[in-house]
Amino acid sequence: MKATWDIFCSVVDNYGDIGVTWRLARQLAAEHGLTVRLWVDDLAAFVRLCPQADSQVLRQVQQGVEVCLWPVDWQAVEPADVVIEAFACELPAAYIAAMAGREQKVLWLNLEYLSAEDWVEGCHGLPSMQSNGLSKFFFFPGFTPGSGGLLRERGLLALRRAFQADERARDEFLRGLGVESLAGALLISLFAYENAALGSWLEVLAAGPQRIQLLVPEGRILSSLQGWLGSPALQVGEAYQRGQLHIQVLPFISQDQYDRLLWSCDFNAVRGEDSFIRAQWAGRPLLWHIYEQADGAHLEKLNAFLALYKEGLSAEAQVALTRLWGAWNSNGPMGECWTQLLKNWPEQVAHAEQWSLERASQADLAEALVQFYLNWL
Ligand code: TRH
Repeated sequence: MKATWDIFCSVVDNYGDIGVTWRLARQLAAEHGLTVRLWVDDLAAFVRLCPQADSQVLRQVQQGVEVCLWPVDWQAVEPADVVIEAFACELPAAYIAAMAGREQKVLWLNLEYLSAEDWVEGCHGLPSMQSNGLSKFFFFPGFTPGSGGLLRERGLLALRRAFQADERARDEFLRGLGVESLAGALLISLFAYENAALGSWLEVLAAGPQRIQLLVPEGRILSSLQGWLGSPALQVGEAYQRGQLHIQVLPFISQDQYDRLLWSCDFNAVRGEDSFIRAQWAGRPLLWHIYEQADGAHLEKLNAFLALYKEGLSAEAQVALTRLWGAWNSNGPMGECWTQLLKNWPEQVAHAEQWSLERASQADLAEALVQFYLNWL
């Protein structure tokens, strides 16, 4: 009989926690035929990513996954064969006790945040003995073969490449979002936290030699955009033009649609963890707004990723990329950095595709988890 899996997700803020766990749950069910329950403590956040779901229903099946509200007052359930606590969320005490008391042993995993730092490989898969005698294993996603890999559905890159080769499919998709492609424009998507560096980027885009079409899904960056435009609260569907820059505010779309948006664009500004990975699978140059942590820990993560990503780029292209990402993440001026990046544009484009193909040659995270379980049995 196929194993049962429970994934626990506590939504701290934003959409990354639920974004990663929902994607993982779907993939385990669809590609590995597993029985998966996803416990989430904020159904409203889940519904943003899966709009056909119902935020009022305690248990519902969506895309082969049983999505359950993780209630404040936990009701006893039989634990699954494999239990994943995402991002060190704390499992209900009664559930842990039931795991310890279960006749058939349970594999308990903590799925960690993504990092490209060196120490990840050394810590990936290590157990930690708990006071009740259970072991908890630490599972680290990552970019190198010694880590747990990245979430990537089977056939994702083939699907993406076919879509990108089909201009009509792209135009139709964009039209569905209310976007008419502008001839000759560089298409950019923008998903980021509030960012004081935005203004200097928009200035250079507006004054640049090329037409730019900027698509901005609803989210935290809108307040910065609003400030630059000097407009009242921005609404979905609104469009603005400043010089060469055409801006349109999009609705927040489903995860699958968001993938297609990334595939459609020539350049993607993304944030956090999940959209950051998806932009890499899009095979197009990207700009990462990393989730800020206390004591600047996020900057080390940023640099660790850049060190890996930059391999194979010319010295000039490396500098341009590092400066641009640095400015974006520390409120620096973006204008000069953007102009520099454009000078190496063909190289940046080819490199992004190469990077995505190389990463896709490694085992994906869901596959690695299933293998880890089989090895543990
Ligand atoms: O929302 P985020 O900022 O999440 C963050 C990070 O995960 C961070 O590491 C974590 O500590 C913090 O949350 C609590 O960014 P992220 O990870 O990209 O998640 C956004 C999700 O939203 C992702 O799954 C893509 C999805 N999305 C859509 O489905 N539709 C959309 O229109 C957009 C813009 C995003």
